[in-house]
Amino acid sequence: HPEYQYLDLMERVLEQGDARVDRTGVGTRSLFGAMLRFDLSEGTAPILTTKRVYWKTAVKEMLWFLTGGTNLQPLLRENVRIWTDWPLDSYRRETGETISQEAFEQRIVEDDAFAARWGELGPVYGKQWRRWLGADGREYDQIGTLVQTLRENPSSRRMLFHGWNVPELGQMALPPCHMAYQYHVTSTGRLNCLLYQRSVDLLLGAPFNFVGATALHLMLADQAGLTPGELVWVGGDVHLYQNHVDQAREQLTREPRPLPRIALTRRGQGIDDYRIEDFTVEGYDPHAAIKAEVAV
Ligand code: UFP
Repeated sequence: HPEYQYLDLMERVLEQGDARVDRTGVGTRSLFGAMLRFDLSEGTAPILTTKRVYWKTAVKEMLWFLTGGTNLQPLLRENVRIWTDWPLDSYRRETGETISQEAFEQRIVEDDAFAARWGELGPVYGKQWRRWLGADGREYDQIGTLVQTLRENPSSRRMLFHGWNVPELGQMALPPCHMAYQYHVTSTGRLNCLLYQRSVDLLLGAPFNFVGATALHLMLADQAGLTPGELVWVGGDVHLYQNHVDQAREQLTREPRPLPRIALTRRGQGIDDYRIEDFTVEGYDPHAAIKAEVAV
């Protein structure tokens, strides 16, 4: 079962990970360098079954990246709350107010001026993917170029996009974790992807990142008339936070169930033409969700 790749990695981090203090102060066990391979060609999706993964949230986040947007408001309007922590933290720090997450989110949703002032995440993923600002003053659409190359020159070895825009790193709420995606097309028209993730919260982050990459894979294949092939995931600093250890141990007691199937229900007119309703997941019967705190 492909999910054992993830569970084995989790076990290795638990048992052999180097215990160290990290940026968040929470502390992690960490190991460096890992690879997982998921075959998407049969329509199966790497949506983990040993706990419930809220796959729609991950797909909605990917769709938001593709819009090129960097403000929290459209995400919250889709009820995606995974990016709130960072702007909420700055708001509390800068104003000294002790606003609850719910109240802060409600204001972002309802008040455009408030969202413009406090909901901005800086030049994160969407900006770099769709509107990378060149030294020549032009904006570069890496995704648009990728789609065009997949269609016109699929044997290219230059089909990639990345988010690590060095001069802009300091303005980002979080420098990109899933920072580079490279694509490869086989002679039989299979689309493969290699995702390089420099930093991996193995309990909370990775399961989402697998789903986001899979959703993007499906959309790109659809746009280029290709069939999905393999998703190769490479992790740099792969870690478990110290306050995720019990949850990881619990997850390791669980037996994987058959992976679900994912598909698009219609063809997109362009890479910007997809909505959450276009994705179906069938046969998803996971174990119960596992709750854990996100380290900010
Ligand atoms: N993280 C992920 N996946 C993501 C994302 C963040 O695992 O998509 F945005 C985790 C990795 C790390 C933290 O635990 O968030 C980022 O911290 P740092 O920038 O110090 O690596």
